[in-house]
Amino acid sequence: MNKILWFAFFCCSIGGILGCSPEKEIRTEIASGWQFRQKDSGEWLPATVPGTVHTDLMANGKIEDPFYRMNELGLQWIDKKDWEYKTVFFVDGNLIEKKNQRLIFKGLDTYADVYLNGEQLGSADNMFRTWVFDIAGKLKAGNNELRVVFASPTRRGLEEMKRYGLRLPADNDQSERGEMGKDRVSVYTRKAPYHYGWDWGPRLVTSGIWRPVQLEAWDGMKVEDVYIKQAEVSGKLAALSANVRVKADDVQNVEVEILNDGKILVAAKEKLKKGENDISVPFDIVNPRLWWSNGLGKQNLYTFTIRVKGDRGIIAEKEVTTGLRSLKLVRKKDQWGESFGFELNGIPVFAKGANVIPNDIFLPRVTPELYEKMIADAANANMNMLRIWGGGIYEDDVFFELCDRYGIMVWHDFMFACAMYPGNEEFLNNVRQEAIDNVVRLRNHPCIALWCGNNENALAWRHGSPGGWGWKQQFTKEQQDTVFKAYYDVFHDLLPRVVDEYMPGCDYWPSSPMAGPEPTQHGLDGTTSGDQHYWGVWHGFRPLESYDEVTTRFCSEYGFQSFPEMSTIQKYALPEDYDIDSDVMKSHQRSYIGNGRILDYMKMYYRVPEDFEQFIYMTHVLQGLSTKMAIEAHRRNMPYCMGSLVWQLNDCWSVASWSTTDYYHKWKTAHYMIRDCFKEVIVAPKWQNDSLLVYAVSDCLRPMNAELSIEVMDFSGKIICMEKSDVEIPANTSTVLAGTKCSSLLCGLTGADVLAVIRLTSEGQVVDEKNMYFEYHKDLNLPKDPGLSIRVQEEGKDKYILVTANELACNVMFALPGGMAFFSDNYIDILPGRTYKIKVKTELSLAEIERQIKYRYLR
Ligand code: BMA
Repeated sequence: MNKILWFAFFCCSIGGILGCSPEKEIRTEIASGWQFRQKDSGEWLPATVPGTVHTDLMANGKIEDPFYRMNELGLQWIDKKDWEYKTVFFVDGNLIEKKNQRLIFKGLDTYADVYLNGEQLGSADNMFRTWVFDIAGKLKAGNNELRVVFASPTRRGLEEMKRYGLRLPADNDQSERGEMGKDRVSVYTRKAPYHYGWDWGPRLVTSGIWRPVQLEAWDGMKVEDVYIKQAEVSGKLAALSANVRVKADDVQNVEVEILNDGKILVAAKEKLKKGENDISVPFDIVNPRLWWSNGLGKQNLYTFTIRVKGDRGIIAEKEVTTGLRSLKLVRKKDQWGESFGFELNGIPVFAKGANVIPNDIFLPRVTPELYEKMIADAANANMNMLRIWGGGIYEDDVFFELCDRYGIMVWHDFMFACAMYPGNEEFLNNVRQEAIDNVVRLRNHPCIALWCGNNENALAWRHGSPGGWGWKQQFTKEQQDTVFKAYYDVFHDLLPRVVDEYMPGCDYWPSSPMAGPEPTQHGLDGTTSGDQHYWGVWHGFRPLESYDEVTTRFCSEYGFQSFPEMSTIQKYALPEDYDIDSDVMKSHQRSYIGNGRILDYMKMYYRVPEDFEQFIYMTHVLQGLSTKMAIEAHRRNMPYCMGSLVWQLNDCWSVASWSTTDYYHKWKTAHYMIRDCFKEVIVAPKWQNDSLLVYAVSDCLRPMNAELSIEVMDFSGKIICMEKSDVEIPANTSTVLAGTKCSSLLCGLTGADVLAVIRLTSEGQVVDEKNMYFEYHKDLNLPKDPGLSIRVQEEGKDKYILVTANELACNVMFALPGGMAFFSDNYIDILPGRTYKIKVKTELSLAEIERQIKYRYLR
């Protein structure tokens, strides 16, 4: 039985609204005593809520870990069944007497019938919506039974597909793997698309109560929602209004006060009617402390209290936290076409970031601590923007609270990706409510920069012209019109209207990527306008140098795959699987070109090792190189290009993918490269014909005086030549600092034997340094044994390794057993004659580090 501790809430959370009522509103989570079983059969087993059927089956020892080896394939029966969950919770006399009582399901995945004491409260059919049931008068003093029955999402999907009458394209839906032949049913159900498989994800179609269940009861009045609308914000003035929704049991005259830091900012008299009241109270803040993105300034936040007072004092109250800022997507005609970039408090900000997918295929496993690790990893890699990609979920509140705190702007797709969707009225109404629920839930977060309709749907369909992904050809002209009308209705009408009505002033972009919303631009990747997904590298098998040749105003996706590191592979594979062509390794690689593509690129730039572990390491080196080349190209192209979002930050299971941190949030080489290339000021040299062109790129708002040095040395560290010059680096842009002919740098030596070290120094500090090789690494005469030596050292509580080499060692990777150590630098070049001091975060003692440390380098 579920004994509930009743308590009143007087607290709130950042950006989100937890609400509080001095009238002792009761709010509690129904989290314990849950049981589950396959519907109408078998024994009831203990369950976890929030949770999923798969994780409950695993916890009860009924299935093996779906991530291990090929287990996923044997678990496809789960989504073909119906499942039921139940619990009993205790209600005391105090709650029974409250006039208002309701049950809130923050997430039901997906087709669910909800019963209280045997009576059906209603049905849910959208994983992304909040389901609220009025249960006044339906509770009993004492024990109450809550039961939720989930229908098979794939069976219901099939039914919906038949009802709609058109088989819509959904390329990433791995229906065959799900034993459903060509029946790609994902698009007919409002459920996370990636559950049905993706080119980095397993097919595990979950069911369950995936977000908390809450019981609320109150008397008199409740502040339901507060939206702090920011009409105009500058450093001088924030013109705001608190848009408050109050639910009142009776007609009443009240005073609504807005407070900050205990001070009343404004008070307004209101006459409330019975039921819902929408009140707008305007107020100003002079010289506000503005919210800034990571790198530009502080993440100042304001907590406002909204207090409703009657004759006898406070009746209801709610707190909300937000940040004051003006954040806009600016698209202005310019000499090249049309700009595409974000402006924060009047400052053009180059967006540095990544795309995120959900952190787990089983969503309730993602704890606040994991979210914090993820957002901190983004901030520590100097990112200021994350794009929540449209094939996943509208993330948890905590994700946005963290982005507010860490200064990460959020580009939020609505949950539609790489597919076409139905357009019948029922579907549209469902989507409308889903969009309202989520825009309202998230609109106080200062981090929200943009709402975007979908991921790649327009590109794939390419209305009005040939091309795209070849989808149109499967349909008659009439069917094509139906499919496109559905597209247009959702992304050019319904969603922008919701954003405009519920979060006015926030920008909306119909699809990513797109050249622009005009019919002539439809389905075109942006080059002189709009945003672009540049997949010439990887999908198009173009050389990494093409990052420099392609123009993009805002590169919202680009990426390169690698395997997870060995310690992660060991969790899903056995030594007998250690071959990229083994069934297990292939099953943890979902890209249609996957391993072959990695191999082909590796041959282009490096020598391909025979040894499996060295090969895994090499995939990291290669992904790192690709990421570095892309970011530098984008930043060099500033202000033509104003954004660079890597595909993809994270993983939802252990897999070879484009991620820069793996399922266990371990940093791959690429993540270190991102950190270094997204620094505020970088030196970004490139080869152009037979010259070395040195760029500096600065996000700093002030110009900087610096010294540029170009030092050419051989691999034993002997300096061949050296150039130095004083340079001025202008603010917030990219500049060419120097251009030098290769021949004059080489001084008669061959490119295979030397490297150039390009360094920017300012006020005695190294601002940035890059190594440039005159040939691809496969063609370098790298020393066979660079004579690496590692010492350990402790300073206070901090542990360090000190690394030296007799000759050059490239991309040196350090590792400790189990992969559980974090090195402040990794995969770096060790130049002879220098000592590299690297901080190691680990539980191991100095002696153990010294004994166990392993390293690899390019051979
Ligand atoms: C992008 C994404 C994803 C996909 C990735 C890698 O275009 O939008 O759909 O996983 O490419 O192929």
